[in-house]
Amino acid sequence: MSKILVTQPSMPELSEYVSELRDIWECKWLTNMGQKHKELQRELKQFLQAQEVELFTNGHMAIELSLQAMKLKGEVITTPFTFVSTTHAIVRNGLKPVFCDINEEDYTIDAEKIESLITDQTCAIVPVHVYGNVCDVEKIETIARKHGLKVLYDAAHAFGVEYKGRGIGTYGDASCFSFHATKVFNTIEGGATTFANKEYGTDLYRLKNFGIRDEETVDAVGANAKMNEFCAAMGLCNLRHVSMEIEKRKQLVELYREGLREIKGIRVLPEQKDVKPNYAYFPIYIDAREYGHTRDDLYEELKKSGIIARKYFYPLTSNFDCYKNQYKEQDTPVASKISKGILTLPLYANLEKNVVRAITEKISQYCKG
Ligand code: T4K
Repeated sequence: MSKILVTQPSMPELSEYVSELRDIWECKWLTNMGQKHKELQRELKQFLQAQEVELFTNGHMAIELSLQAMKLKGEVITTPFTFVSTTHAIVRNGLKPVFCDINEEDYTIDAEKIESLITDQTCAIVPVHVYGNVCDVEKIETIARKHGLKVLYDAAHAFGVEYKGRGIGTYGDASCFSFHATKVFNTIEGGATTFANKEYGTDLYRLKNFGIRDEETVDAVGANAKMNEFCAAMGLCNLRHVSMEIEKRKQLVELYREGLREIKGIRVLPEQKDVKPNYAYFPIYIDAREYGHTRDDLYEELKKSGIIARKYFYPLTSNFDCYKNQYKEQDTPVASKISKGILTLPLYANLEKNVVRAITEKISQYCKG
């Protein structure tokens, strides 16, 4: 088997992309909210069922600037079981992350534990729909209303996910998606924020364009985070195929589930109730005592056969060098346990079914339980 990486980007036929590029060549408008940008924004509003959408250079800048536009001060409740971007975006806004534990059912923030972390400094909650799993949005909304907190979802993994028939980006004050090459939907690099408040949108738009209000007025300390026309064009192409790509992922996930079902010590996440999933990732939790090998053993074993799984998300963000002296791992025991046992298996639309079968076979043969 040649090397199988954890993911591979979805790409349109080259001719489809080139035909989008032709328009760019003709009008010589490459960035700064051109036609492709506007078109993608319009189409995403529909696809994500969002009232408003703002596009960004990447998912990280979407989170960072969306937090900035909320004009927050103080503490933000979030989880450390995520990509480091979530934590960085909070800290780079001068805010203090307060880490809440995750739950064992779907690895999202444990909503039952949020209230005990609220202080008079708390200004917002930043939960993560990790792997595309939906957080307990209803409970989070109740808590946020009761305590007057903003809610910004890191929805980097949740493109196309719906909960109770509503686009996931319609929950909370804002939701930030990543359109990175490794995501279910990509614009090469890119991201978006969905929200409902138009005034907030005006601030967001300005912040991604240096804080410029007009040619002679700059009234916010913005950044440059505009999605360019080439990325928007890639998005327009990929959006035409994304539903089919998700369907292909679904079939592979079903194969994985089938192949792993009987293996002792391998836990696969169940489908969530009322959720239309996007099959963004396929994480498994390895219980070393039952399986007979640790997560790290299995990671190395798969690597020997050219299967490059990834330890998303290990270490916890609170354990990275830039944060670790400020936080205690014991404060988030479930996140700590899951991060030590989690392994994300290869999953992408064009992954061959035989490869999935070979991977599950390998995992089964290696089991000592
Ligand atoms: N919040 C969350 C919860 C996130 O997961 C992320 C990003 C963000 C926020 C921030 O969104 P962005 O600013 O990135 O839009 C990858 C991605 O770079 C990152 O987007 C993603 N999360 C994270 C979970 O995974 P790495 O360091 O693992 O990437 P890398 O380069 O090792 O790529 C992973 C695999 O993908 C490679 O083994 C091969 C394959 N690949 C990758 C690229 C870039 C390709 O086949 N082609 C490619 O072009 O972070």
